Amino acid sequence: ALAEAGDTPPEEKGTWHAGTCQGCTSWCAKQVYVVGDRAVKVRGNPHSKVCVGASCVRAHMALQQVYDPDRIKTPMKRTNPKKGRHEDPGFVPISWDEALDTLADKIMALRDADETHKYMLMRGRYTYMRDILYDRMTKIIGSPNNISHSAICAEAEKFGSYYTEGYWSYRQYDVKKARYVLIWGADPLAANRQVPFYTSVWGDVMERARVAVVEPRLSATAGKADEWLPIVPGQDSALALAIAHVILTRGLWSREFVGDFKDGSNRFVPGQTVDESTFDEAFTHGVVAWWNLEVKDRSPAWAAEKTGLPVAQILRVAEDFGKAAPRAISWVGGGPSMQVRGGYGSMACHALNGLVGACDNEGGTLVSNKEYTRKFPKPDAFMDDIAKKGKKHEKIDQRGRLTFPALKSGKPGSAVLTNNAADGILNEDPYEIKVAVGYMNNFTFSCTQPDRWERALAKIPFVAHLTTHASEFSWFSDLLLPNTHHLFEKYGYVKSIANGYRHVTLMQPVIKRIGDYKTDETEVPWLLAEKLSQRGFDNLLRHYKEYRDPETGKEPTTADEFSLYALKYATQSLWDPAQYKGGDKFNGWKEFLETGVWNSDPYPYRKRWGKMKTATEKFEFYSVTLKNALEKHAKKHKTTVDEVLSACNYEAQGEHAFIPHHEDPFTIGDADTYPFVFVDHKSRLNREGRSANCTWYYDFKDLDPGDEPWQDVAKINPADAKKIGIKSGDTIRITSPTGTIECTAKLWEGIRPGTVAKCFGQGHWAYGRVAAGEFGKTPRGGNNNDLIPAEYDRLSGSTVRHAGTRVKIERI
Ligand code: MGD
Ligand code: MGD
Ligand code: SF4
Ligand code: MO
Repeated sequence: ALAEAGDTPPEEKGTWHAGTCQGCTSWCAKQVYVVGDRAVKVRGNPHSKVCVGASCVRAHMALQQVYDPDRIKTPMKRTNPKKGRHEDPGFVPISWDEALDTLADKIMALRDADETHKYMLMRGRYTYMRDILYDRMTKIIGSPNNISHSAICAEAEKFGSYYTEGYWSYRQYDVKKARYVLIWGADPLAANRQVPFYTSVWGDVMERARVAVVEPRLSATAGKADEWLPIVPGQDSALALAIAHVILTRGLWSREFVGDFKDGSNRFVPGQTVDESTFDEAFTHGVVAWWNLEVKDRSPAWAAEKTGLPVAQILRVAEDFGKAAPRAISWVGGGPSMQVRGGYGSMACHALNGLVGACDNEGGTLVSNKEYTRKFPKPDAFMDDIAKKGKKHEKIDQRGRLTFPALKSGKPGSAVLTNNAADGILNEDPYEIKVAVGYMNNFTFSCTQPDRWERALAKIPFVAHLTTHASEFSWFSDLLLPNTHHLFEKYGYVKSIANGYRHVTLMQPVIKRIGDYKTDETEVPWLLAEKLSQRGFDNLLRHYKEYRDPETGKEPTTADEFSLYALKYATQSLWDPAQYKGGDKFNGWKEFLETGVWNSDPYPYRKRWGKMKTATEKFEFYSVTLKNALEKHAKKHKTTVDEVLSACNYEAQGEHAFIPHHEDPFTIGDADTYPFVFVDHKSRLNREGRSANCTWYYDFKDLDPGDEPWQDVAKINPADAKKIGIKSGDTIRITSPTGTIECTAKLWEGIRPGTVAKCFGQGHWAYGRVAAGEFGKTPRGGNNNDLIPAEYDRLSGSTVRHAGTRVKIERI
């Protein structure tokens, strides 16, 4: 109905302005129709080659967010010193001056006591202005503790592409030229990334390519696919290896990318080892080693046992996928990755792109195009002795310890362990946190076992939350700082990829701020820097003054000037013709701001073949890159790689540690007490964790297959429901080893027997009047995270949300 309203409202008196949506990680270029001071409609920005002018459904809900009557309109301070779920914080309005004076005093007290490491900054969703607040401010104050949300998001997914092809980021998929699209635990018509682009071309994709979806649940994409493979949760690697087995035994691999036997005859015979010297490898490394160590024994019959899928379907999908080489995409989402052993799952699924030569190739999986934004000035010269000393302390998330290798981009201890920071705080290990700032995050809701975060925040003497809405995180805060909404009220920029392009898209203020809002990543740090300067610590302000306007050379003197100059500074090479480096060309800042988006040059296929950022510069089926990283970590702890892996809950020993291999899922809860495996998924209407106070969320909830308007349902297979005597509409209690929620039962055939699926997003008790049953008291629906134990894929640091939890269901 929303789309049918048309692009131009009937009384056409307004104007369209460019902006950017951050409802999810797609980061789409948008346009906002503004009448008077008010935004009334949102549509895709036609100038973006990444979004191709398209939009998704949840973009429209940004309007309900920005004008939400439950937004925080002025700074507030807590008056109830006791913190707890059942303690009303007693927030009262204060001025920005008082709010920032308080925060500045708390920071100065840490500096005076030489304990700046006890300051902590937590980040949820962000723009690329982030470094101002997240990096520069934390460093110049003198703390190692800038903790991002990345590990509760999708790091394990990046692990797979990094330890095969040396790329630590999300891929783009050349679907318009593909002949087969095999999707693992991602639902691109509803979630994952670049939903507007993929949904707008999907009809054509379906005509040209076969689409297969591996998911325990009939997702929106699976519902339209040629094949749905309702896999046993956590067995993705078994299926991926069986597909590899078929591709190799039937001779379907890419000769161009992988190479061939010297005499051209295929020696990949099930169960038999192959002499490495008989194979001439081209742009990959270790295909024969991988076969010998793992793939030779991974037959479709073996995989059928593990995955619960028919042998015939496994064979068919494997052969069709292989025959489509190299235009065959293996699309790896959170499903197979965000699991206890998901690092290897994500490697196994991604390795298929190497076998068929889809990697960096037409109709395959692509990396990011080049873009030319600039980093902000370096902080080093502004870090005094206190800051340098403070920054040397171990981080509060304990990354790098024996059981937390967190191997981002090949470096042990370099990935964030978002969710473990709660335990670090609670146990004062390595030390206590005294002052914390969180922005655009809600870890007391979005992290698994969120009760740990409730206790952790209650323990910190001073917490400030920069947020648009009161939330479960705000509830435990001492200070609330009302923020601008990203799509309508602030300056910023983000980058994203799809359709063979990368875009850089701008945020800008296009409406009048109804409340006394300030921008988290720019205005707030500037104003705080002024306060610190008044207290005799002017390093941060002097640093920020370096962000000069590239057009006039002027240094910023106010928060407004600072946010604009910083944006112009970062993007200068995109809009300044004198600095032109590539992609779209503009005549200057004004034209760029009006257009709102810069597009890169088209994708240069096969440029990375032989030049990948791995140890061998090839696509690694035997990951020398992972071997180096693991050995480094083991050496640091004076132990062996085998010891590291068993301490981290992996099964692999010896050479298996370095290859994509199968491991059975690691799941909490015994099958007798907890008969169902819990399947968590996103809603087509989730704007990450931020939709729950929008009425449209509930009105249109049946956009998600199996879901019901104004309800929070657990989807149970009718065969299972019959066994436990449950029918649709029953109020049920779901219990896992770590928590309990209440919701409504829905019998639905689109869910694999033995599993129960529930959409993430409801269960808020402090996110506004619509989101809660009763604000501050009872939730509406149930938060999945109350069920999911705080477990990790320790190699990537990721928090687990898939295949890790068993539950029982009772009618109440
Ligand atoms: P959100 O939950 O989206 O972010 O989790 P978080 O990073 O914690 O909460 C953002 C908070 O920022 C809101 O609660 C509100 O307080 C505030 N806010 C809202 N809009 C704005 C704004 O425009 N500006 C500012 N400054 N503040 C704002 C996200 C994380 O959740 C992610 S990325 C993923 S992928 C995970 N998804 C997920 C899941 O699928 N299932 C389960 N069970 N848990 C999940 N948690 C993860
Ligand atoms: P997940 O949310 O982890 O990741 O998006 P995705 O990569 O899609 O979802 C995974 C899917 O895995 C679900 O469909 C679930 O049914 C399935 N699944 C569960 N267990 C298994 C299993 O064992 N095997 C397999 N194969 N599948 C399984 C992540 C991305 O989405 C991120 S990080 C963000 S921040 C954005 N958030 C977001 C949003 O909030 N709403 C919408 N609509 N889109 C979003 N896009 C982005
Ligand atoms: Fe793009 Fe996500 Fe916003 Fe939809 S919600 S417009 S996919 S950023
Ligand atoms: Mo995410």
